[in-house]
Amino acid sequence: MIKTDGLPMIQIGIIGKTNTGKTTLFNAATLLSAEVSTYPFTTKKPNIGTAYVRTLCVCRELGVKDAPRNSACMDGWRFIPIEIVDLPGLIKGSWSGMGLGDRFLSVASQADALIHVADASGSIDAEGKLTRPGLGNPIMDIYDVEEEIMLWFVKSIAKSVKGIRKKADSGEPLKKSLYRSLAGLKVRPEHIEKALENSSLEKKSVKKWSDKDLNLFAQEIRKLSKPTVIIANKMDMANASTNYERMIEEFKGSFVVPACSEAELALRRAETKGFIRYIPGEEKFQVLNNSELTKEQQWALNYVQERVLTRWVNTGVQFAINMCILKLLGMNTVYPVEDVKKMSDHAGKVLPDAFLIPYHADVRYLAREIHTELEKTMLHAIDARTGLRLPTDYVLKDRDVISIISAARKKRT
Ligand SMILES: Nc1nc2c(ncn2[C@@H]2O[C@H](COP(=O)(O)OP(=O)(O)OP(=O)(O)O)[C@@H](O)[C@H]2O)c(=O)[nH]1
Ligand SMILES: [Mg+2]
Repeated sequence: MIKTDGLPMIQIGIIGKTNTGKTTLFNAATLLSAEVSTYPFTTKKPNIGTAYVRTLCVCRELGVKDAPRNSACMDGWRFIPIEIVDLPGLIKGSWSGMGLGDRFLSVASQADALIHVADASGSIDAEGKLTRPGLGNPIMDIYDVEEEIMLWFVKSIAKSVKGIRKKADSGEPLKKSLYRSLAGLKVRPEHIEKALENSSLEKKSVKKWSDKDLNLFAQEIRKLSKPTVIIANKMDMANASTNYERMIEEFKGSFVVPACSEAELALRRAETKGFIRYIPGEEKFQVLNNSELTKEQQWALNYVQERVLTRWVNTGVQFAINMCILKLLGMNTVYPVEDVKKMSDHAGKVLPDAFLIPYHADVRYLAREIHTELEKTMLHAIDARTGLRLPTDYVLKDRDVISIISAARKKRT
């Protein structure tokens, strides 16, 4: 079952000050080669690529040899594709259009979650220029970027609210009007509901909203619709651990992941060239043929081992992506199959696809993800592990292997 229509792929946006390592992280996650340099504002327009979420595949538990199609399976880990967008560095005034910032912010607003990269080594100054490591202040950098995002959200939401006020007498419920005008920011109805509740605006007419009300509401929408992981990048460098400690203290309510994007990039590239065996997110790598490595390559791999893996367990890149998708967005994985005995599609491919679905999604949702036509013609589903028949409103569990029975398929069998 190849996903032919249904909902678009989940997207993560990478934001942060210039020179913090956003593109390095993007290249590591996608193995693309977008331009990286020590100059500020190297990235001029967004880069889009495919990254992967690492999940425990069901193949070993079920004792089958799988043949993945929409994803990949390495050593029992299923890597499921998502979209990742690398954005140009944000600067003060981005929200109002400085440095084309508002255009990039509108790209960021299309994401389901954000990764906010900060330079934990403190090697960039407030303008993003390289400085003596330790002089930069990653905590201020995070606040600066966050302020730009907030101001942009306030501006966009104020515009929507102005439009809604004009039509406030049309009789349309406020939640519906807000959803209609904010859907472009990938804001979902449940975000609106919760944001109104958290800012105590459920019962207040939109015509009476003060600027303070609007700010509060915008803040809630930003938090709920763009959950964010903070990356403390460049953890290989001196000073980084002190700043990392400060960051976890300062941003207690957020996930702060220590990372070294450059190490992940080095490991993935060495793996592609066949020098090492490395599974993204792993705590170790294995050199396959030491004699083929140049002195520089040996030095680089030693550096990664000593400065990153030994100190920080893993490079943090895969961990942060997983955090976004599995923890912040609460996605589950599900494996649709056609033949429940072989756990395969009609062509005999075993466990061909793994889909990411929200934790509250039911069988009907999955059918729609596969094809809108299937949603219309479905009768029920079967749990491939137990053979049990499941109703269309059965809420899927993580790692479910499911066969959807439609009128057309029933006729065939
Ligand atoms: N030591 C160290 N350097 C890193 C790391 N990640 C990135 N860098 C370096 O930081 C510099 C900036 O990296 P980029 O990936 O271009 O940063 P960016 O945030 O995309 O920058 P802009 O596109 O200009 O906003 C480059 O010299 C990278 O090699 C890391 O984990 N450790
Ligand atoms: Mg860049």
